[in-house]
Amino acid sequence: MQIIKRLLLISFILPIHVMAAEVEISNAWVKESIPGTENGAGYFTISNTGTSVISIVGADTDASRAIEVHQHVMRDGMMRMRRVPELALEAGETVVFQPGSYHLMMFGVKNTFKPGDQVEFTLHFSDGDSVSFDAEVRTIR
Ligand SMILES: [Cu+2]
Repeated sequence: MQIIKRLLLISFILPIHVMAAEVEISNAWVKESIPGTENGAGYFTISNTGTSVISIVGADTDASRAIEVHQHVMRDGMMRMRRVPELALEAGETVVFQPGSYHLMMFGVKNTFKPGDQVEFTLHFSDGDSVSFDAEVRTIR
């Protein structure tokens, strides 16, 4: 059954805070573009405020050619990134997307990310629902 999540957008100065029926997203931000690179990374905190497990199965943005959910993993003593096809959150669980951990990996960024810019992301869940939110570009210096 398709559940329509009603979005309540509460926008303080920072952080941007999005609440859906069963998902709460806060502290969404994007790394300022590094000159000479065309990849980017988006971060946020997501909480499953519902009573059943939810799974992130994909993401979308107009800001880049492609986007994937990634995680950093240690392999053979090397820090590598891998695509996460499905990320499950138990009821009540919070996962923080942050540098060195989970991130939204953007390939082929269309416009350089400058501090203060807004980037819109959409997360897709295994039940067919999705949630959209804005992230603010922050300086990394
Ligand atoms: Cu990555």
